[in-house]
Amino acid sequence: MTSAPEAPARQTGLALPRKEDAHLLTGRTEWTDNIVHSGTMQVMFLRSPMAHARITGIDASRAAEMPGVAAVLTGADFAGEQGSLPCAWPVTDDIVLPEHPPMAVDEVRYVGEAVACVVARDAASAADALEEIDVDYQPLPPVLDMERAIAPGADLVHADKGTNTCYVWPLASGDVDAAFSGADVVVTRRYRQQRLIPAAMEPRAVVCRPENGGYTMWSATQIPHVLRLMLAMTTGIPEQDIRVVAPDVGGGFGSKLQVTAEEVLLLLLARRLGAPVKWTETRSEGFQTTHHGRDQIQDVSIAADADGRIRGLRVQLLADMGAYLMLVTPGVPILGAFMYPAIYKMDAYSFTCTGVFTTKMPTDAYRGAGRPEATYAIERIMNELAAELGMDPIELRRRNWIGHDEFPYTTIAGLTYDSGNYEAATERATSLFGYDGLRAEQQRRRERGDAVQLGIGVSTYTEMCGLAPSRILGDLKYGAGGWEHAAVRMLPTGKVEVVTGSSAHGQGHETAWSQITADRLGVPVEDVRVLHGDTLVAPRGMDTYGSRSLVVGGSAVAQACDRVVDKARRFAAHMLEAAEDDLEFSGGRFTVRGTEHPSASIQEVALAAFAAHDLPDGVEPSLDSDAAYEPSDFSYPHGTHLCAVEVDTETGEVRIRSYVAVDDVGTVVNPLIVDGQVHGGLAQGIGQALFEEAVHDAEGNLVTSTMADYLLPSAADLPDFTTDRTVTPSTTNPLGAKGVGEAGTIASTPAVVNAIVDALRPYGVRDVHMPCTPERVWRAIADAKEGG
Ligand code: MCN
Repeated sequence: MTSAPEAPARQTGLALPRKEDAHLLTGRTEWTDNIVHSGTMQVMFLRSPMAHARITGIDASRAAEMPGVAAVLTGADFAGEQGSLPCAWPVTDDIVLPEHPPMAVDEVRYVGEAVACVVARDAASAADALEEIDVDYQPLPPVLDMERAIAPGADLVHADKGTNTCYVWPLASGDVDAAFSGADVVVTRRYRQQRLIPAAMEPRAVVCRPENGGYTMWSATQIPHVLRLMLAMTTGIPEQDIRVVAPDVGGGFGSKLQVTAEEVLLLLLARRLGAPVKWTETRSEGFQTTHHGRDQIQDVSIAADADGRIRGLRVQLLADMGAYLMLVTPGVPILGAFMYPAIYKMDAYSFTCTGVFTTKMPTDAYRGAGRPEATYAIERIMNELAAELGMDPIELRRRNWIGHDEFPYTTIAGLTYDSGNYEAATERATSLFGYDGLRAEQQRRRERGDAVQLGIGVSTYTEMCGLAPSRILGDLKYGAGGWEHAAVRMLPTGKVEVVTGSSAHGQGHETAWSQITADRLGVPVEDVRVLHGDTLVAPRGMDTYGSRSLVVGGSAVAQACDRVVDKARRFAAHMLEAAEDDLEFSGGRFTVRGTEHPSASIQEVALAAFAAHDLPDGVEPSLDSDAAYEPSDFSYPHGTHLCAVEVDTETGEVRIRSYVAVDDVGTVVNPLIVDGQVHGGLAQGIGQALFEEAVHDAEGNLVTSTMADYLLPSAADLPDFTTDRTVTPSTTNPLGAKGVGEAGTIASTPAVVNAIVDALRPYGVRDVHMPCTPERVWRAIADAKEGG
């Protein structure tokens, strides 16, 4: 026991470089595809070339006899064991839930659906054998257009269900009819959220090996815990016999928040063959068969008084489910339902979502999941309303947003926002952006009639994230809970192991969780090791999605640390022969308040707790604890994003000239990580605004199935982002933090399109459908000229 040294510096708020980057960025990582076990067999899938067809026969006899082939299996071979892929979010009691066999048995419903698989000693043998499988298809009509799909007499995706309507989900608050009939101005628009293809750096990959009487699956997944449970429920293999490992995962963006056909089938193949099996998708295979995002048609009307005060909002949504319901497919648009009123006060709101089956790859969560769509619609129509009223779009927002002194505030959609300061974020953003100067330049360009016009786009977003608590998720019929688990163990040497149920796949949790732990325990940040992503090592967890990990998982770490300190206090009181109440804990050291008495460091306590030679009464050896934490409500980050674009009115080319993002994510644990999250999010949101679109032909083939056809933004397409923050701590979790993982994506798409439409407003353009390609922009100008 020594006298107290200086306390270590507070780590929360420091821009520490990410601990995990040393191995992630230098090729020393273990991706699933790098995992090699002796005797591993390669699996490849034969996939449907038809969007909709009956399978009338499969002849796999030639393929089965090819050299190196261990097995060729069809859906019929898996009958009785493959179950139905799970949907964990049946949003209504009467939702239509079709069977979803991992491998098609008698009918295919999208191009790319698996109809057979080959297991071979190597990939080349498997690929050769795939060519030798003959499948007879009897074509059925593809169902590709949502509006036609729900019209009377439409061809059906699931004939046995008698309808293509999956569900109808309404939300209403206040008297919408009165709000609209009493309003001075009504603006109505139709927005299209084009279908997007998630394109994480690492494609999906699965290895499954029988071991220790059970099975270990390595999968590039966001959700090892949920996957383990769902694999057990789908296949009947006991949960305790399944271990799931998510090794380093090269991004997911929601696309790996899934229980996929391939994961189920590889487990069944490992059982059947008694050998390790492996599958890695090709990029084109991934584009076709990793779930897609967005794909909604939004009919939106907003009603306001002449002074800009919003009276009411009406939203009618068609949401393309694709051919089947995957893990959270039906819930995605429902997450958006609550976000249309955004940061604005209004008298009435009504929302209806119709989920529609089509013969396309199912949609599901993609960064922001429902919230980018809602934010796009409200932020776009706010700009149209401002134009209608002849008002500056920021002024219109100011007249309607919730004041900083009005929190907690219950919105018309029924959410209670805990905190926020929209004025402060907007003031900061406009000043960094040079809003007035840019407006003046815009005016000059307009007056000169320049070919290249300047557009200014604003988006003042909020979003609900940090998905928790369980009670609210249960009310929304979401199948899983909203808690997260953490265990904190002080080792005898005074170093710390943190076990977390969060499952990072690029978000930097090892660093942020170390910072939280260092502050709570007063230990050096480099003394903390974070363990995650393996159901054997971290047996309890709810995984990573919905920007929940910091506010739920990070708070669980904080709570477990606090419990470790509580336990340490009992040891320290015993060691220092003082009363617990007289002890102060600061900078990793227990001192006796107001005395020169010797102190004890938490590391000394950890060693004493391990040795256990002299335990205090009723205290067990070792210094560790755990926590299953859930916050009292969602978290509501917000911010103001401003985008300036130059639009060449002769070619339709759009160049982003500057972009300012001022986000309020509450208390920031690591500003470097937060900036990185915002940058990545902006790239994805800008990708939707300008470049990306999954296109199907009239037969239902995905024509954008390579990166040459499906344009992803590159660094050269993006400006230098200016990022800054305001800090309004959350009151729903002990860290005061709000999520950031999806914020950039949610905010940026409308900021960019608002800027483009703003540039072209003098030409009569009122909208450009996304992605705003040069051709679309050029046509919008041409059409407006013709119309005008
Ligand atoms: N953070 C912080 N201070 C805050 C908020 C967050 O320091 N106030 C830090 C956190 O400690 C964490 C990171 O920022 O290291 C993101 O935290 P959070 O907002 O809690 O999001 P999650 O960790 O739950 O990550 C999920 C989120 C989602 S939903 C998508 S989609 C997404 C995203 O993260 N996918 C990603 N960011 C991604 N980043 C990478 N590299 N790859 C993906 O697939």
